[in-house]
Formats: sequence, C-alpha cells, structure tokens
Amino acid sequence: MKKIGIVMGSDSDLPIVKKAIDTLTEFDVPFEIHVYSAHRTPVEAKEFSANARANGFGAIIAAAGMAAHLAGAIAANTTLPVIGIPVCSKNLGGMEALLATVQMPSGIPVATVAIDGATNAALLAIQMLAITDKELADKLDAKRRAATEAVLEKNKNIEAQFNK
Ligand code: RP5
Repeated sequence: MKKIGIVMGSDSDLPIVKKAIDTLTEFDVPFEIHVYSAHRTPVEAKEFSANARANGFGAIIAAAGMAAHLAGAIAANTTLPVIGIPVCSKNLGGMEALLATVQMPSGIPVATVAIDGATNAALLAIQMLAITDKELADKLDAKRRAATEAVLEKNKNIEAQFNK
C-alpha cells in the first residue's frame, strides 16, 4: 500500500494533526510525519515533496497555520494529490490559513479541508488510496455505516425525549 505523507509547518501543529494520525492508524494506513515549513525550511520541504512519489507516497497532507503556504509549496513540487489543513491561529482564528491554503492559482491544486479539519484530511487521503484498494473501500463503508447508526440512535433518543 502507498504511504500517506503528513507534513506540518511546526511541531505546534501536532495537537491538530494528531486527529489525522489517529484516523490513519485506525485504518492501518502507513504514514510518515515530518515538520517542514514553507518559510523556515523551504529546501527540506521541496526535497520531500519532489521525491515523494519515488519514495512510495500516494498522497500528502500538509498542515500549517498563519501565512500558510506549506500545502501550496508542497503541491508545487509534486503531482501527487495534496490535502491542505489550515490550522487555527490565536489572532485570526485560522481564516488567514484557510484563504492561503484554499486560494490556489489554476494549475497547482490543493484539496483544502476545514480549519483544523485533520480527520477529514486523513479520510480523504484514505479515500484516494481506496480507489484501487477494495479492502480499504470496505473499511470506509463500514465506518460510514457505523456513523449513520450512531446518528440514528441519537435521533431516537431525542425523539423519545421531546416528541410526545
Ligand atoms: C506555521 O506557523 C505553523 O504551521 C504554525 O501553525 C504557525 C506557528 O508556528 P510556531 O511559531 O508555533 O512554530 O508555519
């Protein structure tokens, strides 16, 4: 199976990125995680992304906050799918990272998830691998079914409480 690359702009992004790690672990999807910054370590970020396909990666998740150029900078150096996670900041609440990550110019796509949306980033990466992996697709179906059942159970409880 291809690996998922996780790159975060700072180790301070780890509490958010942890949700992606947990989801990939739950699905037994192999991953590697690195701290590379578009601004502080641009050479290492470029080297990682330029070699990612040859190194066995199938998609890359890039998480960054503030002036978040990381996902775009990674995408500039690979044709692997890149999923950007805009990370919430103290001052602007992640809106700046969201816009910097989502507003890519034509030609260099970044699939951007919600601010701090690390679970969806991992699920999207898994869905990409599942295009050619039936076992993984079955696991995704099972997870969806479990989520549906959990919501229907909550609905039953609320209905029983209020619909007299
Ligand atoms: C971004 O700047 C990082 O992704 C992080 O979200 C933010 C702050 O980084 P630190 O100053 O906490 O290292 O590059």
